Amino acid sequence: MKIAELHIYSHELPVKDGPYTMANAQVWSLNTTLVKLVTDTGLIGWGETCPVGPTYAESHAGGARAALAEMGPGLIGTEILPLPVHRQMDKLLNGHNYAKAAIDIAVHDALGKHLGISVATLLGGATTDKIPSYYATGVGEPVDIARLAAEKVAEGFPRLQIKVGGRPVDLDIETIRKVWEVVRGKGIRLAVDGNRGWTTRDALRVSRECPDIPFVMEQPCNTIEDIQMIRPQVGHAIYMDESGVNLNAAVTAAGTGLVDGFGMKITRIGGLQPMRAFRDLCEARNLPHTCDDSWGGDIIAAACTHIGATVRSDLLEGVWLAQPYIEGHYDTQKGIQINDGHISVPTGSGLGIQPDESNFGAPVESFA
Ligand code: 0XW
Ligand code: MG
Repeated sequence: MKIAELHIYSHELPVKDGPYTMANAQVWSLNTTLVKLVTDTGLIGWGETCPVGPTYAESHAGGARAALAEMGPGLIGTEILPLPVHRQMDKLLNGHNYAKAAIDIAVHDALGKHLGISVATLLGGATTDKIPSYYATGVGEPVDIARLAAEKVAEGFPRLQIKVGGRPVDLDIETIRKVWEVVRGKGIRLAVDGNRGWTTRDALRVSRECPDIPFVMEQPCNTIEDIQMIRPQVGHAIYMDESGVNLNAAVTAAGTGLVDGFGMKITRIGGLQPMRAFRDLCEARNLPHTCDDSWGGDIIAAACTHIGATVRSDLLEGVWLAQPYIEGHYDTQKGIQINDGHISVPTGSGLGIQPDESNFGAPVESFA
């Protein structure tokens, strides 16, 4: 079974009650890129990639489409299996994992449909039909974030991620303390995500002033070198997110004991094929991690849910979805949603969803 056609779509996802604020980004609407892959046997596979604005990571919506246009013609005729497709993509373009991920997801969807099995089965097998999610607050006033945290715990989220950074660190410390007052004793796991926004000085201060609060510190500073510097001095566990730019970076971070876990995104690492290798690497090292993406609709949400369902349950920190911040679904029947802080794994073959392509308008680019 070979790739016969590729169609690329651009679609706007406004942020419900926006903006969404992080240390290095404030976003009101996200521009997502969809890939429709048509096989020479007439099957369809869907992929998606949606950077959360141009400053969160080294990716942006226009970049995804430019990279897909660069690779598109050279992918027609490629065998629809993850490894041949990745090797062909690497022959056509160096890097640009976040664009390659959209093709990779579409390949897994089409292959799953062809074999009559789910993407989770393709990835080694789901061990559950319901997985935990987590809620990520934006950066905000301490009292507002504490109120939101209490609400989300009441809704059933087993984990919270509190956004910090990009402002005086005193406000971050106050936010962490106020959140802890409302979640303490409730069995909630807590991550404090600096999104690269703290200096090493800020990170050290937070850890010293909050020794009693058992949060994990996610991507506190901008670089791997910053993390190396604070690592011996902080009392809190450190997770890597943005600095885990590919499988190689993750192997090194895990292998050298630089971090205690990861926030991982399917598109950053290049798709489900490298993500399954990352999952296995983390299992070999007993490192907890998330299975997220930066933003996006039902397609990326389904991909995150399928891989999340294959992670050893004690190592799965949760699957974050943009769904609570987005109106509507691509698939009104089987769209992926969070209920009581958890996500049901889609049934059916491939990704288990059927996007209504009338949502996306005409393709911005097509290859055949
Ligand atoms: C909470 N997320 C998974 C979604 C936003 O894009 C940011 C991200 C993170 O952890 O950095
Ligand atoms: Mg993060």
